[in-house]
Amino acid sequence: MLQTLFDIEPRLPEGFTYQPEFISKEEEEHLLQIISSLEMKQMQFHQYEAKRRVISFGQGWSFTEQQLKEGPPIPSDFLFLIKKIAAQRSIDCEEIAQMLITEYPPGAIINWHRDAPPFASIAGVSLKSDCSFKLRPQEKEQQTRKATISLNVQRRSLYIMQGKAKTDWQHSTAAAVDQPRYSITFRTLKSNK
Ligand SMILES: O=C(O)CCC(=O)C(=O)O
Repeated sequence: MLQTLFDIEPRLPEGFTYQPEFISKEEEEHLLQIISSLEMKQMQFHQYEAKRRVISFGQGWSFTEQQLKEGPPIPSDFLFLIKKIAAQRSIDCEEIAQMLITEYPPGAIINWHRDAPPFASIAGVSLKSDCSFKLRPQEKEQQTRKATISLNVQRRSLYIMQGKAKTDWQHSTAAAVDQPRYSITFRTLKSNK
């Protein structure tokens, strides 16, 4: 039987876009080197410590205080990536209010959640490992197995989540198999849109 694109590509929610090979292998290597010099901390979620490590720059979201907290400025080493994302999205670099780097050791996941309310969009670049990125409707009654979308988010790719994909859908990631995965996520604020 003839296979169409719809048989291969999952139908993505409105506001979610995915671009494989957004950065080159050299850029990935360079970013991993910069990240290795940063002091990442175990992710604290209320009283519980998650398996992943993080470091945040700019307007970070405090889960305990449920508000934005100004962190250190985004290091200039990442400017080339910010420029690339801003150009791809046709926005100004200054609109990127936060950069969050997450390290997922093998076995670590991020559970089902929606992104923090003050942010308008998230752009995510993946490094070192692919991951199975999942999306399901926010509405409990619609959270059927059939409605859950699994997308293989490859290393060096870019995804963007905004609009309905951010407000009406939850997302999670499955554990990377044998290597750590790093995600660098860039967020814009609602008030800037
Ligand atoms: O690892 C990823 O790409 C997902 C990041 C994420 O969901 C988050 O930072 O809230």
